Amino acid sequence: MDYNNLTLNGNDSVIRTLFFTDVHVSGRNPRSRKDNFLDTVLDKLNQINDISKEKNCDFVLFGGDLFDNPSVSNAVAGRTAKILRQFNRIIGIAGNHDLFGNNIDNIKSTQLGLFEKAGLIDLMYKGEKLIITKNDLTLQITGTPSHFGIDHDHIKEDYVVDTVNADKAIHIIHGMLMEKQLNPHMTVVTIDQIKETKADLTLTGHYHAGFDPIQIDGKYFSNPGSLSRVSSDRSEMKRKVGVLYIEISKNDIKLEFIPLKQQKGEDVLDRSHIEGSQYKEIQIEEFMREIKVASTIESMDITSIVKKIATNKELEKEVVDYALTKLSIAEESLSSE
Ligand SMILES: [Mn+2]
Repeated sequence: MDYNNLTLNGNDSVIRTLFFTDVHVSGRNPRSRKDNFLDTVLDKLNQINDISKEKNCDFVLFGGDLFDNPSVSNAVAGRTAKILRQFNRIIGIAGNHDLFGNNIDNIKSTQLGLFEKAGLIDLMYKGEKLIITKNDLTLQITGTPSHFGIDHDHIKEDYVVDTVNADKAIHIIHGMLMEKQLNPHMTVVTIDQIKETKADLTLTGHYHAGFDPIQIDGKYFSNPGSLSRVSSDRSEMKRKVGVLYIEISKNDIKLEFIPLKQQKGEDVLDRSHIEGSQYKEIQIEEFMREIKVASTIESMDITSIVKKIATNKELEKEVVDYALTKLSIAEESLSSE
């Protein structure tokens, strides 16, 4: 960030902004998508620019993962740049997908780093503090971009704001902040762990499904969810993609989720690879069950088990012969040891 003070024009003391996150711009179509993903995702950015103008936003906030990878092609970055330069001002942070090896120190060699240098987006780094003034209102903004070790080490340092030099404070972070632990294999930071923060509003992305704003002791925590649906899980098929509209005054923060225009899940997301692999699993399970049944009622002679299953399944002779050949080779090598 090359400035730490910003004075806004306007005749009231209300700051209006939007927050969006996890865009994942990519020239490559995700396996799950049936449409032209790049066109769809760039359209979302255009819609956000339109809403920001309709709502008279002073600037727009961004939560990280603009790109799906740090080195998207210049053709893809160029199309993205053409849209971003139409925004009044974007203040945001880098996400893990924007970085090589989640190393924030190498931001300069990424496309997002280039966008920062070109003035398309103002990036915030750990320790920086921006004070925005609009007439009688002051707003403090801090941000923690993704980095190696986030959500594991120094959680308070990354998430908790301890000094506020303004009427209201917003903190943006690209981390796995959730209301509660979903499953033991996933590293998350729960709101409970950071609720002493002095930020009036903590904005996060990273977890693509998002969650409805949560209010604890008068402080808000929000993740409006990813702008693009890159997986075709059942919940993603139905999820409403959108942005968070934020209105800040001296005594109040108002939040409103604004859904974007989007196509029906069934029209853009392809579930066949999921359903295909589920089908395969069912088949394997069935085969295993039959082996178990066969092995309890017949002898332990594996050749006869294969033959027995083969007659039940009406498998082609070639397949059965192949299996039997493989078995005899395996038996040979076992007995020779
Ligand atoms: Mn992401």
